[in-house]
Amino acid sequence: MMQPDPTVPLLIEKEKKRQESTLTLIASENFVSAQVAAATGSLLTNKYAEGLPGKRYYGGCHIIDEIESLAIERAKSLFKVAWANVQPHSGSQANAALMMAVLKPGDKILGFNLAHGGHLTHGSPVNFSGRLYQASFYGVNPDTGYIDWESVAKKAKKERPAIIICGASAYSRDWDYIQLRAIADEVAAFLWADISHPAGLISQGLLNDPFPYCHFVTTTTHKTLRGPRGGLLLMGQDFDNPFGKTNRNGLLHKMSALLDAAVFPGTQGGPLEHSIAAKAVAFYEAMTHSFKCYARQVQKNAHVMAQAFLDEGYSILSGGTDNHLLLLDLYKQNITGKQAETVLEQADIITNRNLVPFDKNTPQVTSGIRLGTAAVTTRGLKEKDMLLIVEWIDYLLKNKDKDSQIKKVKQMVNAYMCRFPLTTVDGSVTE
Ligand code: DSN
Repeated sequence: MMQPDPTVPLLIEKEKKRQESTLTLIASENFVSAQVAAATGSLLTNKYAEGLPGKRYYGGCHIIDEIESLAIERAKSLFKVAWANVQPHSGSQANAALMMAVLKPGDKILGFNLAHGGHLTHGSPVNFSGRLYQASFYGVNPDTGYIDWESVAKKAKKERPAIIICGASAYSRDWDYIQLRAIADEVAAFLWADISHPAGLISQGLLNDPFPYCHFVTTTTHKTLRGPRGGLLLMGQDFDNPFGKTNRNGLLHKMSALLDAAVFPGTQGGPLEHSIAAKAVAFYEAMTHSFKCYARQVQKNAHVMAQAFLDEGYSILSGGTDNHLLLLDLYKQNITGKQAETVLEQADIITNRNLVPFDKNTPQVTSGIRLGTAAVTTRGLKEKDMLLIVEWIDYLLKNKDKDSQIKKVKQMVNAYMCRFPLTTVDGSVTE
């Protein structure tokens, strides 16, 4: 008989306690429902299913086909698009497949500067995207903290990229997809939105809709969308007319086949059908009224948190937020992002240090911390709780060398969070 593993179950239980008793403000994390977790941990992990529903390279796939087809149909309904591939193992994999389908090595790409809040897979030299393709970047206006669309247009005209990427890891403002599409059309580039962070809010119509304007959309499924860790590849609603008046070829007619092939066999092997089942469950949840209430509350909580920091005299990039996150610039307070992350973690408030645009500190140290409300909102925290969190953070940053004060806050955080147990996280948020 197989010996039970004496270690991993204990570590999982310990991690559960850690998640339960701490305050998660990492903007890219969330808590899945019991049914999403059950699908992720299901025996679907046993099955090989290379290929697509109805076109597999293995026998015994008829139930897997039903599951994956359901995930595809739900993804299409949720985002109101005609085509989806649910197989990417992660956001980075979705991005890799998209680039493989659309670009040749050496092609030019234009993305949002990583140091201003962009993402590694949008052309960073340390990532495949910056090694395989010639990347250039646009950034934020130093005076406003907003992306300046004029400067994106200038850059696009100068570089003439094959694809323009919009999307970020640490940008708290919405995107002007109409302007971006006009820019893309002018230089005959594809427009691609990576909505990994705000996907849950976009799915509920709470932010601008990229789908009518972008040729391609990629996302992770585990941030504001509150599904399992994974990726998703979608085509926009406008893929019959890819370059407006300057349409150069009929590539888009073949595009869905190219995208499918770029996922498998291009960049991945067997799909993770347990994750795909969990994505199907998450898409189902995202089409409920309860999820709409949840997404609205995420946005309200972020707004209240940002205002409370401003009222305390903190500097927030761009002066606020439209979405689920905000970036605190602590340079004026003479605290580095690293120090802030450390003192907050000592009190069980979990955040991540983050570069701010034009940062004078290194990426390891940084001047900022990024805070997001997706996870705490799932736990059931509302506006008044955001005020308390800001009070705690402010107190900790002002007392960062005082162990006994930090300990007191930690005890308060732990007691507070135990009022919102993980076992009751079922995805229902009421207004
Ligand atoms: N690491 C993710 C984030 O925190 O935004 C992006 O890949």
